[in-house]
Amino acid sequence: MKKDLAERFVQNPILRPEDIRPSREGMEVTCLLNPGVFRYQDKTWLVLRVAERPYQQAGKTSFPILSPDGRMEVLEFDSSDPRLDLTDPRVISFEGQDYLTTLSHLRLLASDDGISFSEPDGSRALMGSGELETYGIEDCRVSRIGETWCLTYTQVSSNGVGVGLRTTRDWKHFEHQGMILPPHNKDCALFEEQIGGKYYALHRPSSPELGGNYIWLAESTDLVHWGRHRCLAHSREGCWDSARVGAGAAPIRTSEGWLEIYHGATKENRYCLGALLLDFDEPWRVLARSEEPIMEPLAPYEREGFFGQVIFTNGHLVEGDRLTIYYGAADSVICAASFSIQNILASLNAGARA
Ligand code: MAN
Repeated sequence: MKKDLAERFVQNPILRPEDIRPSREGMEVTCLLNPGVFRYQDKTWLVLRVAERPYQQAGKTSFPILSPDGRMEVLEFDSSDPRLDLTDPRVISFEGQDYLTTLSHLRLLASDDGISFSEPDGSRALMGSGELETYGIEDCRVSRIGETWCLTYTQVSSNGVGVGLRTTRDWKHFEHQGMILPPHNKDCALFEEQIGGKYYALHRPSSPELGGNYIWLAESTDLVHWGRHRCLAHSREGCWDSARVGAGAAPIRTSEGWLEIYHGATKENRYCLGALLLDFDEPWRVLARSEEPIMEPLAPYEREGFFGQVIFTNGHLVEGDRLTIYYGAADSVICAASFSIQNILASLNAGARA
């Protein structure tokens, strides 16, 4: 196997759909994806994205959506209906209206060793709620700011795809802070420290005509209202990150600046990881960027699955020089890998100063 900078866990995949029970009867867990990660009460926790749909009947395509008051409804179509477009396994188009093939919610799983995870007894799922989350909630980043944990995640509905914020201090009670960045926006990672008295967030708006799917930086004084948006990193024609880029988890403080692990994809939807180095005091200044991916879909469980050729991370742990990322592989299973932070920085120093 070709090599990258990642040391994949030999136990990979550490979680598969069959390890998780569905949220209700009649549903199957189709995919596990893109967990947020945090340490709490001496355990490692995942905020796991669980994507479900009803058991599929022959000749039919069915998928769930939520009503704004939280009830689940199932929509069903004849798979042979010519008005149905099923070319992307993630999305269904019917007469110009887009739906998702699965509905995602979030689950909390805990582990003593960072490898074997399970749901603690009595732990409650985080479900979509309200009219901005009727197609579910996805890809949660966790940032600890003081005593508050901030969950920034993707809110999906027929209104569009935006960034929601929920906060908690005890992982039992959650305050819904609403949509903090309107459509089309996702991949929002909050810095865990203030810089010059301001909070900062990386985020990824999409501009369909001029512009593209680029990483931006915003500032705030209260974590809810965001402004002074600046564009940090474009996708790069001809490179591994040619079609879209998006931030991973909270930026990491290093000796050289803020290190951000981000994903980049081609228009063929091959998702790899790279790094951005941002100035400490002026985080809108990009000091360096990966020319080559630090990790690419090489292992069989990354190359094949529900949606193959995908490595997507939005959760990690840092211990000294060790960065452990948890990631969704092929939009199907959960895996982990570790890196030396110094090696990542050296790969940037080797010729990619921006
Ligand atoms: C894209 C993919 C899917 C995701 C939707 C909505 O189609 O990233 O995994 O469900 O966007 O966010």
